[in-house]
Amino acid sequence: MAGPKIDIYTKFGCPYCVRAKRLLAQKGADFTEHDITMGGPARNEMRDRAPNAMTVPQIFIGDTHVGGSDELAALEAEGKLDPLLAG
Ligand SMILES: N[C@@H](CCC(=O)N[C@@H](CS)C(=O)NCC(=O)O)C(=O)O
Repeated sequence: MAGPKIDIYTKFGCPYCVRAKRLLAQKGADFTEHDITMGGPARNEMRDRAPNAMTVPQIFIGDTHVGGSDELAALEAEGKLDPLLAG
């Protein structure tokens, strides 16, 4: 499915990350996962994009910072995820 670029920042063993990825996969959305378990440039990138984020996952759909798994699920519950994924 063509659509906006989706980035998800995750850590190993994070159930919220699994949940968020599962929902995106169910939607048929292609996403790029950035594993920041060991830190590195991707963690700095996430901090630049979401300076106040204290948890993973952090999800970006195009220019929209969705937040975490709960926020992603809330968008779906409100019927707002599909339009966002459509770009
Ligand atoms: N409400 C958040 C909860 C996310 C959460 O608690 N993530 C855990 C890992 S599964 C976390 O980041 N804990 C702090 C840490 O690992 O630094 C969401 O839905 O994404």
